Amino acid sequence: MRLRASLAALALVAGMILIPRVAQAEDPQARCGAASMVAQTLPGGTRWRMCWHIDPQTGLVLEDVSVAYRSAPEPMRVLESITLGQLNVPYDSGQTEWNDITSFGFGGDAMQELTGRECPDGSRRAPYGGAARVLCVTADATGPAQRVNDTAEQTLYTREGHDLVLRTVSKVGWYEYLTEYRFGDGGRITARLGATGDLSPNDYTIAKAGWPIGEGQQDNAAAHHHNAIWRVDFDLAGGGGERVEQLDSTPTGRQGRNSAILELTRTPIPAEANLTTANRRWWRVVSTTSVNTDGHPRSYDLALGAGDVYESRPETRPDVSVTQQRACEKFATFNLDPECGARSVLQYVNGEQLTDPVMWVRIGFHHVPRDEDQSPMHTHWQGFDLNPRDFTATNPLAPSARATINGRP
Ligand SMILES: [Cu+2]
Repeated sequence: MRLRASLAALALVAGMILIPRVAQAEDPQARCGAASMVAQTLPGGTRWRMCWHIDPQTGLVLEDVSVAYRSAPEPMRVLESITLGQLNVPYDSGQTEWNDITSFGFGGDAMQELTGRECPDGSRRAPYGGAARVLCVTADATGPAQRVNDTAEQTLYTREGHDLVLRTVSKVGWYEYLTEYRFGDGGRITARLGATGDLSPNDYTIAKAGWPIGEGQQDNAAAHHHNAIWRVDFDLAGGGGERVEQLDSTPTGRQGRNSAILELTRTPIPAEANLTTANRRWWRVVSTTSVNTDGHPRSYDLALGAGDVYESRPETRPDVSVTQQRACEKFATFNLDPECGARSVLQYVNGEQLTDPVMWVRIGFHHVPRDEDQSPMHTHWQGFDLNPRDFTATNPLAPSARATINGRP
């Protein structure tokens, strides 16, 4: 035990010495040069690296996303790419419906140049070949990330967390949308969309389809959904080839000594599918080639955020779709590429075996306007998390005295 502890301490020191070398080596397989790369080490030693560009339709696109820890300094690929696949906005009045990504686009003229005030303590970046600084990169403190008061050792271990944050703003009609990706020092990836700007001045309706926001009961601003669909292409540990699993913990109906007995079922999703959430149900994408030092395959879990499902269109009914990766399958709906043939994600799901899965993640937000939305509107957020599961054999941010704790003590 003592030998293992001192070896771990040595490894930690070696890891700290290695960090500058990692910084220089970066990802030799990355498809971008320094001008389109964000590579940053957070205070805890976690280093995220990725390529970025602005797509005229989907806005901010991140590619070749990799993570390295002080305790595991070799960068490991997590994502091939992530971007929005659609933003559908139907109004409850039945009078208006927009598809902001395919009809207008988050890039091009919609992409807003950011002032220094919008990116405090961060760096503003222009896309390769562009002049306008549209991307804000910051390292945000996220509060207490881990704590243990080890009474035997009389030591308190605490750590403040940090996220690397990339954010752009797209002005589409009356709304101003914040596209944000957060990369946590513990490996979590958060994708979210914020909406601010102004309510549409053209969408006032009957009382039952909206909310009175002017004096008295006259001016009913129409309620509406913001149905966001993200396209997530995984590349776990850079090996290529992942499988998808659904996990459900279900009560067996049997009682143990003190509590109900539940059982965890793993259901492989071998072919393209539309998936719908249920209590205690979640999904993960699992590497078929890469294991951690415990021998467990590396994976990432999907944690859906709170959302409102828009059931009036078939494309927005499932929570998640998994499809085999095809470059031409770019948008969740109104995919008009004539080479592609399929126009929507429901057509992409046609029985193909999944060897390179893409996840289409839907998070809807039903916005019932309120007096405070005038003006400007307070930003409302929607999104989801991707959490590492067995990417490393133990907590990659463990204090050195706890680095050897792995399994039954
Ligand atoms: Cu809204």
